[in-house]
Amino acid sequence: MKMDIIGDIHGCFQEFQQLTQKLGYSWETGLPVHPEKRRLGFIGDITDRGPHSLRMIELTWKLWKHHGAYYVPGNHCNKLYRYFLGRKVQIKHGLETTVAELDQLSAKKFNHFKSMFMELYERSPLYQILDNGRLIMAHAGIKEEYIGKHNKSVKTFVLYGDITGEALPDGRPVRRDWAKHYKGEAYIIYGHTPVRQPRQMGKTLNIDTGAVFGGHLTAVRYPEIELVSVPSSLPFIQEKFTTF
Ligand SMILES: [Mn+2]
Repeated sequence: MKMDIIGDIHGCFQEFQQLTQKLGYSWETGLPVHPEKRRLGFIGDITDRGPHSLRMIELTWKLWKHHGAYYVPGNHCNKLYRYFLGRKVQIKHGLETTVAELDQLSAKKFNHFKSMFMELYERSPLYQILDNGRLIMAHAGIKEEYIGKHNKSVKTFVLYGDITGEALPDGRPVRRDWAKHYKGEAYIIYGHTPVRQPRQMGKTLNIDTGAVFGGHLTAVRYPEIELVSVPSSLPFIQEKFTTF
Protein backbone atom coordinates (compact mmCIF):
# COMPACT_ATOMS: atom_id res chain seq x y z
CA MET A 1 0.00 0.00 0.00
CA LYS A 2 1.38 3.32 -1.11
CA MET A 3 0.35 6.59 0.38
CA ASP A 4 1.32 10.19 0.96
CA ILE A 5 0.84 11.50 4.48
CA ILE A 6 0.50 15.24 4.92
CA GLY A 7 1.28 17.27 8.04
CA ASP A 8 -0.88 19.84 9.84
CA ILE A 9 -2.65 21.84 7.10
CA HIS A 10 -4.55 24.34 9.29
CA GLY A 11 -6.65 25.71 6.44
CA CYS A 12 -3.69 26.24 4.09
CA PHE A 13 -5.56 25.10 0.99
CA GLN A 14 -3.18 26.74 -1.49
CA GLU A 15 -0.20 24.93 -0.01
CA PHE A 16 -2.17 21.66 0.09
CA GLN A 17 -2.96 21.99 -3.61
CA GLN A 18 0.65 22.80 -4.50
CA LEU A 19 1.99 19.95 -2.38
CA THR A 20 -0.34 17.35 -3.88
CA GLN A 21 0.58 18.56 -7.37
CA LYS A 22 4.25 18.19 -6.48
CA LEU A 23 3.44 14.67 -5.25
CA GLY A 24 2.02 13.84 -8.69
CA TYR A 25 -1.71 14.20 -8.01
CA SER A 26 -4.00 15.62 -10.70
CA TRP A 27 -6.73 18.13 -9.81
CA GLU A 28 -8.66 17.65 -13.05
CA THR A 29 -11.74 16.40 -11.21
CA GLY A 30 -11.55 19.11 -8.52
CA LEU A 31 -9.97 16.63 -6.11
CA PRO A 32 -6.37 15.42 -5.94
CA VAL A 33 -6.20 11.99 -7.60
CA HIS A 34 -2.98 10.06 -8.16
CA PRO A 35 -2.46 8.22 -11.47
CA GLU A 36 -1.03 5.21 -9.59
CA LYS A 37 -3.87 5.30 -7.06
CA ARG A 38 -1.74 6.35 -4.13
CA ARG A 39 -3.83 7.41 -1.16
CA LEU A 40 -3.62 10.54 0.94
CA GLY A 41 -3.25 10.51 4.70
CA PHE A 42 -4.13 13.43 6.97
CA ILE A 43 -2.63 13.56 10.44
CA GLY A 44 -5.11 16.03 11.87
CA ASP A 45 -5.43 19.79 12.44
CA ILE A 46 -6.82 20.38 8.97
CA THR A 47 -8.61 23.56 10.17
CA ASP A 48 -7.98 26.72 12.28
CA ARG A 49 -5.65 29.71 11.91
CA GLY A 50 -5.31 29.50 8.10
CA PRO A 51 -7.54 31.04 5.43
CA HIS A 52 -9.47 28.03 4.07
CA SER A 53 -10.59 25.72 6.87
CA LEU A 54 -13.98 24.93 5.35
CA ARG A 55 -12.47 24.05 2.01
CA MET A 56 -10.14 21.63 3.81
CA ILE A 57 -13.07 20.05 5.68
CA GLU A 58 -14.89 19.44 2.41
CA LEU A 59 -11.82 18.11 0.60
CA THR A 60 -10.75 15.83 3.43
CA TRP A 61 -14.27 14.47 3.84
CA LYS A 62 -14.62 13.77 0.10
CA LEU A 63 -11.21 12.13 -0.13
CA TRP A 64 -11.94 10.03 2.95
CA LYS A 65 -15.47 9.13 1.87
CA HIS A 66 -14.86 8.33 -1.79
CA HIS A 67 -11.12 7.94 -2.39
CA GLY A 68 -9.85 5.85 0.50
CA ALA A 69 -7.95 8.64 2.23
CA TYR A 70 -6.93 8.16 5.84
CA TYR A 71 -7.56 10.74 8.52
CA VAL A 72 -6.83 10.94 12.21
CA PRO A 73 -7.96 13.94 14.26
CA GLY A 74 -5.78 16.51 15.95
CA ASN A 75 -6.50 18.63 19.00
CA HIS A 76 -7.98 21.38 16.81
CA CYS A 77 -10.29 18.81 15.19
CA ASN A 78 -11.37 17.58 18.61
CA LYS A 79 -12.20 21.14 19.67
CA LEU A 80 -14.13 21.89 16.48
CA TYR A 81 -16.06 18.66 17.00
CA ARG A 82 -16.97 19.74 20.52
CA TYR A 83 -18.00 23.14 19.13
CA PHE A 84 -20.34 21.40 16.68
CA LEU A 85 -21.75 19.32 19.56
CA GLY A 86 -22.71 22.59 21.22
CA ARG A 87 -20.22 22.28 24.07
CA LYS A 88 -18.78 25.42 25.63
CA VAL A 89 -15.37 25.76 23.98
CA GLN A 90 -13.20 28.86 23.84
CA ILE A 91 -13.35 30.42 20.38
CA LYS A 92 -9.63 31.19 20.29
CA HIS A 93 -6.20 29.66 19.53
CA GLY A 94 -7.25 29.43 15.89
CA LEU A 95 -10.83 28.21 16.18
CA GLU A 96 -12.00 31.83 15.71
CA THR A 97 -10.99 31.73 12.04
CA THR A 98 -12.99 28.57 11.35
CA VAL A 99 -15.99 29.93 13.25
CA ALA A 100 -15.74 33.19 11.27
CA GLU A 101 -15.95 31.16 8.04
CA LEU A 102 -18.91 29.19 9.41
CA ASP A 103 -20.67 32.41 10.46
CA GLN A 104 -20.77 33.51 6.82
CA LEU A 105 -22.85 30.49 5.81
CA SER A 106 -26.58 30.02 5.45
CA ALA A 107 -28.09 27.61 7.98
CA LYS A 108 -28.30 24.96 5.27
CA LYS A 109 -24.64 25.27 4.30
CA PHE A 110 -23.59 25.39 7.96
CA ASN A 111 -25.36 22.09 8.54
CA HIS A 112 -23.70 20.63 5.47
CA PHE A 113 -20.19 21.41 6.75
CA LYS A 114 -21.15 20.34 10.25
CA SER A 115 -22.42 16.95 9.09
CA MET A 116 -19.40 16.33 6.86
CA PHE A 117 -16.98 17.14 9.65
CA MET A 118 -18.87 15.22 12.32
CA GLU A 119 -19.10 12.13 10.15
CA LEU A 120 -15.38 12.29 9.35
CA TYR A 121 -14.49 12.76 13.03
CA GLU A 122 -16.84 10.13 14.44
CA ARG A 123 -15.88 7.45 11.96
CA SER A 124 -12.12 7.93 12.15
CA PRO A 125 -9.90 6.32 14.76
CA LEU A 126 -7.90 8.49 17.16
CA TYR A 127 -4.80 6.93 15.65
CA GLN A 128 -4.43 4.59 12.73
CA ILE A 129 -2.39 1.40 12.53
CA LEU A 130 -1.67 0.51 8.91
CA ASP A 131 0.42 -1.82 6.75
CA ASN A 132 0.16 -4.77 9.14
CA GLY A 133 1.37 -2.72 12.07
CA ARG A 134 4.38 -1.26 10.29
CA LEU A 135 2.92 2.24 10.06
CA ILE A 136 1.11 4.41 12.59
CA MET A 137 -0.49 7.78 11.97
CA ALA A 138 -1.10 9.77 15.16
CA HIS A 139 -1.49 13.55 15.36
CA ALA A 140 0.90 14.18 18.25
CA GLY A 141 2.60 10.77 18.10
CA ILE A 142 2.22 7.79 20.38
CA LYS A 143 4.52 5.99 22.78
CA GLU A 144 5.25 2.35 22.24
CA GLU A 145 3.35 1.03 25.25
CA TYR A 146 0.15 2.78 24.05
CA ILE A 147 0.09 1.18 20.60
CA GLY A 148 -3.05 -0.95 20.30
CA LYS A 149 -4.57 0.54 23.46
CA HIS A 150 -7.57 2.84 23.70
CA ASN A 151 -8.20 4.77 26.87
CA LYS A 152 -8.25 8.34 28.14
CA SER A 153 -4.47 8.61 28.54
CA VAL A 154 -3.94 7.34 24.99
CA LYS A 155 -6.49 9.83 23.67
CA THR A 156 -4.80 12.73 25.46
CA PHE A 157 -1.40 11.60 24.19
CA VAL A 158 -2.34 11.25 20.52
CA LEU A 159 -4.17 14.60 20.52
CA TYR A 160 -1.85 16.73 22.67
CA GLY A 161 1.42 14.83 22.94
CA ASP A 162 3.39 13.98 26.04
CA ILE A 163 2.27 16.97 28.09
CA THR A 164 3.19 17.39 31.74
CA GLY A 165 0.22 19.61 32.62
CA GLU A 166 2.56 22.58 33.18
CA ALA A 167 2.78 25.68 30.98
CA LEU A 168 5.71 27.69 29.64
CA PRO A 169 5.83 31.45 30.38
CA ASP A 170 4.23 32.15 26.95
CA GLY A 171 1.34 29.79 27.72
CA ARG A 172 2.42 26.87 25.57
CA PRO A 173 2.26 23.51 27.34
CA VAL A 174 5.42 21.80 28.57
CA ARG A 175 5.95 18.63 26.51
CA ARG A 176 8.29 15.75 27.02
CA ASP A 177 10.32 14.55 24.03
CA TRP A 178 8.72 11.11 23.71
CA ALA A 179 10.23 10.49 20.25
CA LYS A 180 13.74 10.39 21.72
CA HIS A 181 12.79 7.34 23.76
CA TYR A 182 10.77 5.46 21.14
CA LYS A 183 12.37 2.11 20.34
CA GLY A 184 9.48 0.45 18.50
CA GLU A 185 9.47 -1.22 15.09
CA ALA A 186 6.50 0.64 13.60
CA TYR A 187 7.05 3.90 11.74
CA ILE A 188 5.22 6.69 13.55
CA ILE A 189 4.24 9.62 11.37
CA TYR A 190 3.01 12.59 13.37
CA GLY A 191 2.86 16.37 13.60
CA HIS A 192 1.40 18.83 16.13
CA THR A 193 4.71 20.42 17.17
CA PRO A 194 5.95 22.79 14.43
CA VAL A 195 9.58 22.25 13.49
CA ARG A 196 11.68 24.11 10.89
CA GLN A 197 12.69 20.82 9.22
CA PRO A 198 10.97 17.43 9.38
CA ARG A 199 12.39 15.68 12.42
CA GLN A 200 13.26 12.00 12.30
CA MET A 201 14.24 10.25 15.53
CA GLY A 202 14.59 6.50 15.15
CA LYS A 203 11.37 5.39 13.47
CA THR A 204 9.43 8.51 14.39
CA LEU A 205 8.92 11.32 11.91
CA ASN A 206 7.43 14.73 12.72
CA ILE A 207 6.18 16.33 9.50
CA ASP A 208 4.54 19.45 10.98
CA THR A 209 6.77 22.07 9.42
CA GLY A 210 4.48 24.94 10.37
CA ALA A 211 2.70 25.77 7.10
CA VAL A 212 0.34 28.13 8.89
CA PHE A 213 3.26 29.90 10.60
CA GLY A 214 5.10 30.62 7.35
CA GLY A 215 7.20 27.43 7.28
CA HIS A 216 6.44 24.62 4.86
CA LEU A 217 3.70 22.09 4.24
CA THR A 218 5.33 18.67 4.21
CA ALA A 219 4.33 15.20 3.08
CA VAL A 220 6.06 11.88 3.50
CA ARG A 221 5.74 9.20 0.86
CA TYR A 222 5.15 5.79 2.39
CA PRO A 223 6.70 3.24 2.23
CA GLU A 224 9.51 5.12 0.50
CA ILE A 225 9.95 7.56 3.41
CA GLU A 226 10.68 10.40 1.04
CA LEU A 227 9.91 13.93 2.16
CA VAL A 228 8.26 16.45 -0.14
CA SER A 229 7.59 20.05 0.94
CA VAL A 230 6.27 23.32 -0.43
CA PRO A 231 6.94 26.73 1.13
CA SER A 232 4.12 28.55 2.88
CA SER A 233 2.60 31.71 1.42
CA LEU A 234 1.98 33.07 4.94
CA PRO A 235 4.27 35.31 7.04
CA PHE A 236 7.02 33.53 8.97
CA ILE A 237 6.60 33.57 12.77
CA GLN A 238 9.79 32.20 14.25
CA GLU A 239 8.61 31.86 17.87
CA LYS A 240 5.96 29.32 16.83
CA PHE A 241 8.64 26.78 15.94
CA THR A 242 10.11 24.37 18.44
CA THR A 243 13.85 23.85 18.61
CA PHE A 244 15.26 20.72 20.18
MN1 LIG B 1 -2.11 20.00 16.95
